[in-house]
Amino acid sequence: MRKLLPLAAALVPMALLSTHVDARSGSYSTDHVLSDDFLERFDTDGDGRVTRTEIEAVLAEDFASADTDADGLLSYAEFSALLAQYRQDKLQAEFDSLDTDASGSISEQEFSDGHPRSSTTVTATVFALADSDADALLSLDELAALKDNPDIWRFAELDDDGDGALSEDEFTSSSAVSGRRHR
Ligand SMILES: [Ca+2]
Ligand SMILES: [Ca+2]
Ligand SMILES: [Ca+2]
Ligand SMILES: [Ca+2]
Repeated sequence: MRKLLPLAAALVPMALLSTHVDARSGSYSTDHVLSDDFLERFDTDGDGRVTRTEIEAVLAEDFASADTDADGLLSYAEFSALLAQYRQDKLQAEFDSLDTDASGSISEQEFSDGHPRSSTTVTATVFALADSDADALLSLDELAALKDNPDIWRFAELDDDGDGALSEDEFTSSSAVSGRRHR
């Protein structure tokens, strides 16, 4: 059962960055800000703390729902379908957090507001490249494609003047090859 905790953390990597496990109590400490995603998923009694018991209970439910042939075991196919579902849920949660007016699409303003550490020049370039049907909105599918293509962010960060193309200066003054500037 002990290996459930690392599994839970791996499934919610954002949470891993902002939490640590208190070895004595076995609960996630509230000294650090717990991500909303993590709390929503595991804090089933809503007290702001996530205990080992809560994590095990949630994962046990996931196990049962993933075990579609109910043989008490997860085959690779069942496991991989579960992980695909986790990724889909995570993408949907990210989409919903960007879509602040819940319109079902992400405007350029919402996209920019959702990336406060990036300049509006960078977010505008990323938005334009990710908006593959050029309707000035990002759909869930367009956001999914952006997540699969980190080169878009790398390109946008090199394009200092935001004209949608890299000059030789923009290219050579960077480390495009090593991707040092990529976050
Ligand atoms: Ca099974
Ligand atoms: Ca919206
Ligand atoms: Ca679009
Ligand atoms: Ca440029």
